[in-house]
Amino acid sequence: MEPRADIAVIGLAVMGQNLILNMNDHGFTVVAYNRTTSKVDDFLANEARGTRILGAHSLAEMVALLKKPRRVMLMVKAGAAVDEFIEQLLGVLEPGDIIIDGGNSLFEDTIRRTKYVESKGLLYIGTGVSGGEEGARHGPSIMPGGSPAAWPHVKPIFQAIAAKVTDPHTGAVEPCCDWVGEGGAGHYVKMTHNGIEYGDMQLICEAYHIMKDGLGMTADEMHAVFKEWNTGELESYLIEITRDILAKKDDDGTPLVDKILDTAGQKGTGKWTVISSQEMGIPITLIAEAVYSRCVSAMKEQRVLAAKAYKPGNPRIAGDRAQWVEDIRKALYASKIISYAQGYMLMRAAAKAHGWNLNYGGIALMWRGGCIIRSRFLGDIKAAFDKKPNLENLLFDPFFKKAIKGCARSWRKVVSSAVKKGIPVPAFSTALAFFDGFRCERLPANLLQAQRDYFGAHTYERVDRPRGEFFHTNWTGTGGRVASSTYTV
Ligand code: 2AM
Repeated sequence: MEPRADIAVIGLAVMGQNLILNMNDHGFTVVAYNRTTSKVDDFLANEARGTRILGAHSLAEMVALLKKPRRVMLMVKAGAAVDEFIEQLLGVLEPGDIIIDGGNSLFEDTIRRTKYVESKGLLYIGTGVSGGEEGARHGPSIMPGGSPAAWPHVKPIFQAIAAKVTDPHTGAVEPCCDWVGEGGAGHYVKMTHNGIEYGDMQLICEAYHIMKDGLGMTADEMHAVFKEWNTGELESYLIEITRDILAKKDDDGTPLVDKILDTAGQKGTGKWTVISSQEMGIPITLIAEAVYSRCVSAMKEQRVLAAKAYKPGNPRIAGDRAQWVEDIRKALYASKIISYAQGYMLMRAAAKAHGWNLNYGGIALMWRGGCIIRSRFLGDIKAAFDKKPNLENLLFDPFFKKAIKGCARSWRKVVSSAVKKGIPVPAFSTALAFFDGFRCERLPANLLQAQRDYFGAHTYERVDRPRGEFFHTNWTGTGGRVASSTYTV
């Protein structure tokens, strides 16, 4: 068999199939393989019919078809299946060949696998692929990390199949794919993307909730609002699909959205983001609330009982509806800025902890198109990092500073009214609480340190002494003079 394939893709679920078709469209010869080999035949006879896609019925056959260095991309279920395939591939590949995992793997697994595969003389890439089935078929956002030496071999394929965006400032057309960093960096950035996606969705849902219950708006009226919002600074894929969802009617002509049970599912990447944030000591409060909101939604039976036990009052908010809608838009926008600022804080901390040299503007560009959080807003984030590549926090960028200031009054108005009316706005309000804490020069943590020193002799620093000097007070007169060793989290 003549080695003529550019890349192999293992895993013929819909993401794998669509990536293969996308690669084929861009002139690459792909060999397809799947554990259940009947799916290879099905694929060749149907979706891949008339293309130059090849099929393999064994890993040996697949390897024989590949040009060197061989590139093998796994699009299988995250977890054990990836480790099993890596083990099998190490038996049939050679040093210098490249194993790519395009699934939603936990970044810690990718760090471990990169080391392991490199220890065998091969190269490894763990890459985020975002954009769902449509993205995979016509242009996903691709976030690769792993062995830097593998990147030049994979770059032409990945950048060809990735979504493309036009830089609003330079006019250049750029692929939504670039090297992210070593080890698990690609999967970390993809995980953060998913966490931010949880946050964006929750923010939209809170806006919808206030409009529906607080303003008494119909689905059609809200459809018109989202349509309008999608022409401004909130323009994004998620606003766009919300617009369309609100217009969708069930068979009986009523809005389908009203028939859908209010219990949200989740697959775990939001949770991973929050777990990592705890380890990093970074407050990504908005994403955390978005994850917990899904958990609250899942407690449907208890909520039904609680609604009977604590009957909420009338949620109707008085006042000019158009003005309220504009206030809600501004509350959403300000909260979204906070969420992205928190997400970037997390990536910055992770990069430091893991030794990744992340390109923050590049990440915004990768997310600008192809993926679920794609938006005009990400173009503004890219512009902020273009202006100042080492920008410490998005909230210090002049554009976002002005935006937050312009929204502040509406943001407070919406949060306080929702609180008064008993409409839950965990994401809007945590964003505001974080903002107020972040810009507070003197927090009450002085008292907290006093409490810690009181009961645990944990010591404190003083405002009138240099940082790094620690003091202990014998608060009761009966405690000892010995301080416990300090720890900071
Ligand atoms: P299958 O068609 O043989 O089930 C999505 O589930 C993809 O991951 C499918 O291609 C599926 O292969 C593959 N997959 C899931 N678990 C697997 C495992 N343990 N080993 C190999 N492939 C697996």
